[in-house]
Amino acid sequence: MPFTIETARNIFPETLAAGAVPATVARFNQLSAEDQLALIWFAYLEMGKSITIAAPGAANMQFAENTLNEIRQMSFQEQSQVMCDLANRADTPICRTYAIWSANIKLGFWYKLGEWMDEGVVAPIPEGYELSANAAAVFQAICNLESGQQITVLRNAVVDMGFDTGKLGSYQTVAEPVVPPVIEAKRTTVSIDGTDNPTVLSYMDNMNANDFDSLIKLFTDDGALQPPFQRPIIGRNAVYKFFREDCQNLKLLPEKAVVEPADDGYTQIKVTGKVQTPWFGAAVGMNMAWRFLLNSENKIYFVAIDLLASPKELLNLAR
Ligand code: ECH
Ligand code: GLY
Ligand code: GLY
Repeated sequence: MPFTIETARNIFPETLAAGAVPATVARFNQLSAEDQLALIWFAYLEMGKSITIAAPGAANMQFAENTLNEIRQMSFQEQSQVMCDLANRADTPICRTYAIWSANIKLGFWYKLGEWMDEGVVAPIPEGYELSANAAAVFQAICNLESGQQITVLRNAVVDMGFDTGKLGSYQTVAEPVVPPVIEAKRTTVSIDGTDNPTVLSYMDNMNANDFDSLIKLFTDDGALQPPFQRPIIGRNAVYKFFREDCQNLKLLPEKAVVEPADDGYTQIKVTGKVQTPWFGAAVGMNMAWRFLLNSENKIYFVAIDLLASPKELLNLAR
């Protein structure tokens, strides 16, 4: 039976993803807007004690600048309202603008608001604010996660805010400009214990070099990529768009792999290792798996990227 994207999603079913992340985000989404904002503020302060976040680049901030300046001019009460609207996913002009930004622009926007809250330019979380019992429990749950899972919860919470794009009709996303690929002389190459499959190695090396034109050529026309906790992105065009908008300056550090033949001349390869985001660099190593399904021409028909439940999962290469 030939593979479909749906059946491909089940390769290496023993892979244990960090279910605590979507579970925590779901609990977070049940909280009031005030609690959500205060909770993230407290979580952000807590995390800041051990890891520093990189300031967003200017290129990243230019698209949020008008909205940020608009907010800066507002009274504290209006500013609090805007932040609650975002958490409530309300239908306002700012929530609509926010909705179409790429994840990194949304994160950069909140980074700036956080700085301004610190400086007293934007309404702070009221002094002595007490989280509700539920919010305190979610906060505790976040504190107990490993750092890679913590930053994923924060990122997903931020990405979910703003007006629901599903209600927007057709729209164009706003993303930071694409950086040129790393020049040949400065490229790095990975080696993986357990495979020298050229497609898998090129996938890692091209991603690390921001060479999305070469990267996309490794996929079949109808190929798909499934990011952590998301539905697959299907088709070369959609995957290419995702690379250019959401995958710049990542650092993939694959370590181990297992290779095995699958039906119809396909090959399935599971790779485990670490991934770093430009926001935190080497300070946060996320424990990841890549589950590749390659066709008989060694093209990627499907790859799932999973955030693993624990470092122990890095060693789980069961078929
Ligand atoms: C303040 C209080 C009010 C409310 C808010 C506030 C601000 C919060 C801020 C939060 C910032 C959070 C950040 C989080 C960044 C997380 C980044 C992550 C990246 C993960 C990337 C991965 C990549 C995996 C992939 C691989 C592939 O092979 C294919 C592509 C892809 C405090 C004001 C809100 C400022 C900056 C988790 C795993 C490996 C799938 C992409
Ligand atoms: N500072 C990381 C980024 O702009 O993506
Ligand atoms: N910042 C890359 C991603 O998580 O999509």
